[in-house]
Amino acid sequence: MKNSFKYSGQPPVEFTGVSLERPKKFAAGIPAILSSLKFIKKEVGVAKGIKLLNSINQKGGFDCPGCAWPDPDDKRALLAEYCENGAKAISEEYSKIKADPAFFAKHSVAELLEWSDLKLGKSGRLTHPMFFNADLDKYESISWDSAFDIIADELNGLDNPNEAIFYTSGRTSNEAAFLYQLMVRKFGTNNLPDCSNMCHESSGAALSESLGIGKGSVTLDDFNHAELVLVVGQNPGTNHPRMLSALRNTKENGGKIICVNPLPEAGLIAFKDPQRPIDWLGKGTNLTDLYLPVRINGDLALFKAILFLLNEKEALDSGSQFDWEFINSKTIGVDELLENINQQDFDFLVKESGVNEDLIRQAADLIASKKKIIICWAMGLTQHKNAVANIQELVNLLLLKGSIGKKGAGTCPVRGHSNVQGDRTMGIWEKPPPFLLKNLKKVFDFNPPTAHGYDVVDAIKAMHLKKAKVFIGMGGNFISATPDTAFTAEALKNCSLTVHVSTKLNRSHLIHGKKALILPVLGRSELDLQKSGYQFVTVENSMGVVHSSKGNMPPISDAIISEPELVCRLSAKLFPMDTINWLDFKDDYSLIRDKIQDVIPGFESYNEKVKDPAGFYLPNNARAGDFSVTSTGKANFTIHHVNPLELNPRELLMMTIRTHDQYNTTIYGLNDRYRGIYNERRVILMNEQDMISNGVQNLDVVDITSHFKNEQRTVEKFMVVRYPIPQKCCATYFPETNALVPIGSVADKSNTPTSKFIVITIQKKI
Ligand SMILES: Nc1nc2c(c(=O)[nH]1)N[C@H]1C(S)=C(S)[C@@H](COP(=O)(O)OP(=O)(O)OC[C@H]3O[C@@H](n4cnc5c(=O)[nH]c(N)nc54)[C@H](O)[C@@H]3O)O[C@H]1N2
Ligand SMILES: Nc1nc2c(c(=O)[nH]1)N[C@H]1C(S)=C(S)[C@@H](COP(=O)(O)OP(=O)(O)OC[C@H]3O[C@@H](n4cnc5c(=O)[nH]c(N)nc54)[C@H](O)[C@@H]3O)O[C@H]1N2
Ligand SMILES: [Mo]
Repeated sequence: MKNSFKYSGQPPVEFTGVSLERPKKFAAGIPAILSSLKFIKKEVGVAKGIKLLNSINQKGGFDCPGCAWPDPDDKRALLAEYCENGAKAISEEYSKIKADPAFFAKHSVAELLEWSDLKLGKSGRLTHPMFFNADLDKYESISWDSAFDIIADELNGLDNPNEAIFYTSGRTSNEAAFLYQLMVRKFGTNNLPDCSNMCHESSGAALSESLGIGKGSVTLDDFNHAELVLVVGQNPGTNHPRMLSALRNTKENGGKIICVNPLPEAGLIAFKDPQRPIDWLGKGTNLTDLYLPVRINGDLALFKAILFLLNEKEALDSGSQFDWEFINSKTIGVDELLENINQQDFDFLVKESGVNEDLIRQAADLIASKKKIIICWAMGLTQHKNAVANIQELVNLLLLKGSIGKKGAGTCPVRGHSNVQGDRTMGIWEKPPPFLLKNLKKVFDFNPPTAHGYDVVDAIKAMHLKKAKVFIGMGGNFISATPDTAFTAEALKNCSLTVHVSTKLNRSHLIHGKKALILPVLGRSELDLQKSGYQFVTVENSMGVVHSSKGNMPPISDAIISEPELVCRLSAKLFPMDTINWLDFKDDYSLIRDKIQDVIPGFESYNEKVKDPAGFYLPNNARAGDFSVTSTGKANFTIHHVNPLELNPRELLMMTIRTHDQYNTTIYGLNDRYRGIYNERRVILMNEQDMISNGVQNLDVVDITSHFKNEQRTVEKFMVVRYPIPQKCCATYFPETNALVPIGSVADKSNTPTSKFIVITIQKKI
């Protein structure tokens, strides 16, 4: 029995009853408002719902746990600063339903494994620490102290600290993240993989090398001044809806927008601002001026083709395209880059991009005259083998245009989790920068380990080889978020102990080690009362603004504790004779911020500065136009090669994407409203020609097999849906098809799984 599909960590194979409509032509508007209200009413109730929404993203309120898009520095929306999917995120978090000890007494792990991700999540909030009882195959309630004893004993029993893995998902606050990395390094390892390893790691690697900082350079206000914004490999209508207001502002100020995406995503076409009643009945603002339907991973070829055309224009009229003053004073490597561009075979680039030549010429014409350009991107660029190259090619374009370090211009990697950027700033990183170790040593008087730790992929491999034996997850849903689900399930089951610090039940709790704990914590929306009074935490958004976040709702259970408290109490058990007074930190979070100030640059007068509810900007060398911190002391142009795509006739390229009704592995509902796909997640979106050549019709059922080197992986039963997607490309939803992403298929330099580039074939079910 233990070999059946469910122990492989995959969601059950069951259809829910699809219905299809045409993809939508605008995002938000009244349907978005109605959808938010429906979720709030069902999950939270109306009165509490209103209280929640009034505080979300307001100054002095709490930070939306949805995405990392920044809040306006000054004027916030009158109604409330949230979006449909923020409302869903908060309804899901502050659910009135509870997964309490009685729930776990009723359902064994074997039974829960049969449940869909939707049903698991809808079991409600976790209310008590739970410990797995192998005899009963059930989780049972346990005291916090006993839970911490179990973890401390297991960790202390390891031969080597590097046998433990400490994962973080990006919702953890700065305070909790700082204490967590301190605990882990004090324990003696840098094994701090995080969701970033699967997300924007490629952006960090690319930008650090090119510009000397792994973060984006723009502020929200830059969108008001940009002449051109490119949105590449990103679906803001669903994943960062409040970004649409910024794009609308660009348009209203006369700027243009180019979108590069295999799919014509609704949010990129037009936008009706749910916060501007005047928009509700009209047609909304048309956003995209030029849409380039790139083939999956055709971006590098596309941008090289654009550079080729710009360079041709520049050769005819020097200075008409490129900003030589900027290039000569701030950059290095332009001659090599332009020589490389000159040598390109333009027709080859056009073919590899999948975009027709006329559109590429239109794009180059639109870019030609612009000097203030912002480029935004997300997972469509970062989850490819050549992801770092993709991003660096965009930086090449910005540098040629002098479009970094000035108003209305710059890099904008749009982050995912609401504090993923802050967690990295706090030291959640398997490759700690030397200054961090030096400062930790100085402030806390110990020798932190210097050897790099495991990232996500290496952590999975280490657990698989039984080189790592304890897995602790600070948030997240490791089994469903990671690649190669069956392989990862084996890895987790090899562990002697798995621990998940969570708010909601998820599949990772069910694919567990020999011993297993679920530890429930407060969410963003809840009041956090400690000895010195109500506490707030701080977070950093996608544009480097650090600000406070304070919940306003009573905790859903008396037995749950905050993440900072959890780390302090565990550390007090783990290091009983320690010189660090861990328990003081939990009583008063301002003491944690004092230490952050001493260790992390840019946090001077931290406690003082966060009193401003709008927060404060961290220093950003790229924004300031200072590239002296790179290896060459200048901004670096980089050269990348376009490899031709080689597919066998039956093979297709598959990307795994999010629906409108999910937050990563949390499934809110079964609809993908903007794409017109309702009540079904097991679908594969295919081009009409590919359907003909594969002999399948709409709603036919197929199995999907991925091919990597000589390995094959198969998932069963997906329904074909005809969709406007370039030929040879197809799309499925994450996490249903994570089992197809090979553990060995990762991006160069960032080691990010290639979740948007999977070579597959389909087999029709008879
Ligand atoms: N509601 C909601 N909000 C979220 C999340 C969520 O799940 N739900 N997740 C959060 C997180 S952690 C993250 S990282 C972000 C993710 O935000 P996105 O990156 O927008 O999320 P994905 O659904 O992965 O979409 C990737 C987009 O890239 C396109 N794409 C795929 N492959 C390629 C390619 O090769 N080239 C180009 N040019 N485009 C490509 C897809 O068609 C899709 O539009 O959103 C954050 N916000
Ligand atoms: N195939 C494929 N795989 C992908 C991606 C993809 O595009 N395609 N995207 C990748 C990306 S971009 C990311 S960021 C990762 C996401 O990976 P993760 O961050 O690991 O996954 P989430 O689904 O965001 O985690 C959800 C769980 O977090 C817990 N949680 C929620 N809020 C809190 C909180 O405040 N505190 C604590 N302690 N727990 C909380 C809940 O229990 C919930 O079940 O997935 C990656 N995986
Ligand atoms: Mo992400």
